Amino acid sequence: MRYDTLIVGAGFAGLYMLHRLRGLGHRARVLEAAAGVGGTWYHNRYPGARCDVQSMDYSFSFSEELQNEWDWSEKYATQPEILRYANFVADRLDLRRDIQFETRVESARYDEGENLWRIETDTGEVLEARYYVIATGCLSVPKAIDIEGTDDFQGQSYHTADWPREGVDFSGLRVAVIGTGSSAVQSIPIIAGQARELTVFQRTPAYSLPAFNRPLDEAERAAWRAEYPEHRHRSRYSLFGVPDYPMDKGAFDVSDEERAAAYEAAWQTGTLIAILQQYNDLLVDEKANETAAEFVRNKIRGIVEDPEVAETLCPKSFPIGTKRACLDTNYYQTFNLPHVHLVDVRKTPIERVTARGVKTADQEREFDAIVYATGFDAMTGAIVNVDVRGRGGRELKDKWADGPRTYLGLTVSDFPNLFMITGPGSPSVMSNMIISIEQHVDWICDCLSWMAAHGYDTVEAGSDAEQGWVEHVNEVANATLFPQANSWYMGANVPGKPRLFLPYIGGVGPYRVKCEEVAAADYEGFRFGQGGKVGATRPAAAG
Ligand code: N01
Repeated sequence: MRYDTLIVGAGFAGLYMLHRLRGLGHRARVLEAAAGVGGTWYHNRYPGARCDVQSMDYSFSFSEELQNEWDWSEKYATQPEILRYANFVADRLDLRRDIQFETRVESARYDEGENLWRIETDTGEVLEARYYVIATGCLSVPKAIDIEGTDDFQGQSYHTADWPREGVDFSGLRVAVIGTGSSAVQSIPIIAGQARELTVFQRTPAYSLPAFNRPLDEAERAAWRAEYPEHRHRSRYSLFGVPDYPMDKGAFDVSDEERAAAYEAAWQTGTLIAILQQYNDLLVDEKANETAAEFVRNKIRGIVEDPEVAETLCPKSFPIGTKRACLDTNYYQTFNLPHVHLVDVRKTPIERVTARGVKTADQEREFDAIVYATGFDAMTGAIVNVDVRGRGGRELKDKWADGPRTYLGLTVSDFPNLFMITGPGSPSVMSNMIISIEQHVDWICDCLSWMAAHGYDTVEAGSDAEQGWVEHVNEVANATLFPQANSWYMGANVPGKPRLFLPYIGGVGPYRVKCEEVAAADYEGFRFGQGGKVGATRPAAAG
């Protein structure tokens, strides 16, 4: 079958892309491996899964109807509610008739002669399209579990990112959770509420902030809606995709008392960014950062009753904010329960999983169930898991062997007519994803319209523009504290993955302005043409 555009993934990015392409008159189709829409929210069904961006922000802004017809029930929506929202969007926009479920894309090859992408699926189909849009999400491929013996375990094993649809009841069981990132931090309090014994294996403690989640009532939703036009505009030109706090001072421009009061007020907001946006030097100056980090550590010490457990839960090996902070409900409080235990695997490393449980350097503990909350092969995993080949049969995996190379996180030189939504080199995971998805989809559609108006059917990033963007992404990241952490932002959580900052930390607003400028300058840095041949590169956009 031949299409104008094939989109991989039916998460929020794929849904909006399909909707917009229909508006352009494209014959478009979405291929989705899962049996339903929702992407990350389809798979991550672990207990306690919620968004860490407020639900009124984490929702599409492009349609008044969608904004007005959907009522979020809580400040932070649960995974089931977000999945219902994704289904509501798919139904409301009548998207399902162009989505093919239970179809995994295995390879995507650009045919230079025909100027089209040929896509092969695990169902044996071959589909062709002029444009290939990757909408597979940033956190969709669980990283391989790098612990020996996982297959030997005779009890039940689960991964937070591949949770059984029917749910799991841990009542009466001895449960192990391995990992203490966001997925673990959210699920641990709920699992503790069911399990007979819960043991948490922690390698690196996270900074977790309280969500202070609560129901939303009609008055509050109405107040948000009244503010939406202004609020959405501020979000689009903000640093993280939600309105910024004013950051006109450094941490040491104020007295200790004033700073403590500011952090306390930020803590009480129950949001991820409030603390990090109190001062303009928190993500670039170690000493400034340490003031916020120590504030959070003191909160942990105040909540956790056993001083030794509290100290083990205090993160000290990386600046606050350089790994994604977590947002929780009763995480630290859970460690006050008598049946909840914490194992510091830095002190007693996990040697292996055995038939009966988990063996650390000092002892073997027996479990009925093990939950792996061990994270993802983020940003690039889902893209290079597909055998993507561009001009001359060049493999994307090879091209990215030393780290992803993109122009604006949207396109790749030598891979004509390929677009990525929230790809590496764009703000993506450093932002409210919905805002970034909308910006990318709109930019791609504007580019396609511009091409149609100019008689082009081929677009490709120029290699100079790409090189300039890669350097700019690294330069901006290297001016911050982010490279200090062994985070998934840095690819450092996956053994063998190149260590470099994957998203763009220059800010959602500045990035958006850059994309707007590139478009206004007739798509500076891109090459256009017909039938697969492209002309000279327009001058590369400066960073
Ligand atoms: O994964 P993670 P996640 N032995 O990589 C540990 C988004 N998200 O699924 O840090 C022992 O953060 C690992 O330890 P270390 C959000 O962006 C959002 O929790 O490598 N431990 C770490 O503690 C988030 O950042 C939401 O030393 C091992 C943990 O496993 C991202 O997804 C909710 C290990 C992995 O933490 C990823 O979160 C959930 C080993 N061999 C997720 N291997 C919300 O919206 C790994 N670990 C709220």
